[in-house]
Amino acid sequence: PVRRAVCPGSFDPITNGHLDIIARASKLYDVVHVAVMVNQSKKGLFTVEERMDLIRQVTTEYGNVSVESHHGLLVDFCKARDIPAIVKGLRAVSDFDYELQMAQMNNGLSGVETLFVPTNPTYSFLSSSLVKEVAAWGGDVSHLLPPAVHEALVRRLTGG
Ligand code: COD
Repeated sequence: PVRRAVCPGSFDPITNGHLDIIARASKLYDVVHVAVMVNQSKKGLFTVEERMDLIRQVTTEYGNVSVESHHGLLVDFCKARDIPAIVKGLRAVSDFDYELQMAQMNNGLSGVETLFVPTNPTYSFLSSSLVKEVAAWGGDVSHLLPPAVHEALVRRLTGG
């Protein structure tokens, strides 16, 4: 059988921290589904289509990553595709409380398991929101993003 996992998130935009987790998951599973979860109360800097397009550009080299969006519960995304595992990165203890809650809720809802991968320490402080804030004030974030994503971010923040 095909072993599948999902890496869910907002990915607004994808960072080297996300990419590190996706790359590591892609070595452990036959197919990794990256799910861009649509949250209507959070207006993103990038549209869901733009986020998916950027993720596709930077993950094609892995050869087994599929990029989709989903509006609704993550467990329903998993059920529809027969995905038994959610792979999440854990940055610090600050992530742990909320991630544990979600893992337990998702397991209770459908039996899906969550596996935590410890973040590469190079990226332990990295989040999409911090990257956007620093870049908006002109700080250099080029080492924190894949080049195509960095270009798209600079373009968007300068009115493109
Ligand atoms: N290093 C390693 N991993 C990282 C890093 C980093 N620097 N940054 C992020 N990650 C990983 C984390 O595992 C994180 O969870 C994931 O990437 C996504 O990060 P973000 O910031 O893009 O996305 P979030 O935290 O907004 O994602 C939350 C979800 C969208 C996954 C969650 O809200 C969800 O599942 N929503 C769907 C609705 C649902 O099912 N709700 C009930 C949940 S119990």
